[in-house]
Amino acid sequence: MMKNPIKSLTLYHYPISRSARVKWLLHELELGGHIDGFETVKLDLMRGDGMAAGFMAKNPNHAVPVLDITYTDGREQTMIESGAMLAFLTDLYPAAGLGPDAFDPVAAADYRQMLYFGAAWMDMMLWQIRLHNDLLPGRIRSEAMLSMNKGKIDNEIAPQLRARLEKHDYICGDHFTTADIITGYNINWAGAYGLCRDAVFKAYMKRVKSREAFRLAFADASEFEA
Ligand SMILES: N[C@@H](CCC(=O)N[C@@H](CS)C(=O)NCC(=O)O)C(=O)O
Repeated sequence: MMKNPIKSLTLYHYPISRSARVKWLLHELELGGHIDGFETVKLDLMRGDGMAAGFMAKNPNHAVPVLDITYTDGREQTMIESGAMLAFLTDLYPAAGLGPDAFDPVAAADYRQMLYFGAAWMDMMLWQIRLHNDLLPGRIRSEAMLSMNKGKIDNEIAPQLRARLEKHDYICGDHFTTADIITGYNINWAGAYGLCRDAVFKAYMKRVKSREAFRLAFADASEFEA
């Protein structure tokens, strides 16, 4: 087994934001004994912590998650994309069993496809909904953008996810993978807008929410300010 190359991990986080995806995986790895723990720095995004010069030097996009990594050989790295953090950490700790079956190329391709589907494609629609429902100043909010993106999730995304979950307990088959972290996070987010709420999604969310790592990742949910 490869020696753990990571000395320490610091996650910059805001409750229930996309950084909770990474916090969820870090808790999975910690509970499984694959990492010794990690540090969490809560950024108060609503008070402008994301725009502070020190943080902007780490992430010019002024967004969380940011993951500071110190390697055992002394190198340091800062990551700024939640999907990449999930993919990287899952690959780094194969013994945690959160990736696909390494011997099956079909499973490996499917798992990666679902990671990107969640982190790029479905996320893009959810983000448009968040912008046009909550964040943009009223004069540039668009009802058309809101309903188009809600419609795409309802009519295009949800049926694809539902078809998978009707066949298997998890998004890529019969065992929980990191693709379920992205998907579970996104379905939860969609649920806040009345989407992805039928019995199939409810049963799936019950399964993923029963994980201790999920509970720990969202334990600070009440600190979120809309
Ligand atoms: N593609 C990035 C998006 C990160 C992102 O937009 N984070 C939001 C919270 S969910 C944020 O920190 N926004 C603050 C801002 O844009 O100023 C990722 O998935 O890591």
